[in-house]
Amino acid sequence: PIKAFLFDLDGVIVDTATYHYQAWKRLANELGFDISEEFNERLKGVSRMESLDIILAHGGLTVSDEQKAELAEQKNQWYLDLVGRMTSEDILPGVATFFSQVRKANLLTALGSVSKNAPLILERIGMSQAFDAIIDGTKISKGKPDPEVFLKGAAELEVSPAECVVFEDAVAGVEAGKRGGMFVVGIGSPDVLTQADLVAPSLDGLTVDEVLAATVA
Ligand code: G16
Ligand code: MG
Repeated sequence: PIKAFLFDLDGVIVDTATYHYQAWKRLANELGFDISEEFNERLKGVSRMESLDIILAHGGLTVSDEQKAELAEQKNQWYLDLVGRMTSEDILPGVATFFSQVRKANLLTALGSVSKNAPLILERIGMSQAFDAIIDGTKISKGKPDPEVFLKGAAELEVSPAECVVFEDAVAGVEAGKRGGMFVVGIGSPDVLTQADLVAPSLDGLTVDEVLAATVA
């Protein structure tokens, strides 16, 4: 039986992807090229340094490790300027209702984010106490699609992967959940999240019963 729900942060609980995109775009522009919204899909769920590698390759640039560290730091400063203005108003529609159903169903919850800024974001939106376990970018060595972030979440909750459902909006995140041996609910479009076991456009309108029914179907 399912005992725990593991949630991605960016794109499931809040839309920080737009802030990551704005900050990366600004960096790319300063380096003399541009990135599109479509290109940004590839960066979702991918760690900060790996994202930078993908962007530099896209712009055809090779830089030293020192420069890379500086560029990543610059992007993060711009990102933090945007995140610093977040409030509970930025929690995506349906999250509060869904979480109250999760609590009523006595399910455990964990956050599975590769963002090093996840604790700060949770604090900004008033959700620091909403999870039984928080796995963020400081606790893992491999970003999604590696399953490490979700496996650590399950381990901290003391449940097995087969007892977990992952909620993910990113292609890399859905793959991470599947590689971890978990049931994955894709949040977004079925055309994009082809590996997901179930897909919903958002948590808004989705019910815990519907998810649990799908895991036994
Ligand atoms: C998020 C985003 C990624 C970002 C990564 C690292 O992951 O989806 O785009 O690159 O975190 O973030 P930071 O630079 O804040 O450490 P997730 O797992 O929450 O989707
Ligand atoms: Mg995400």
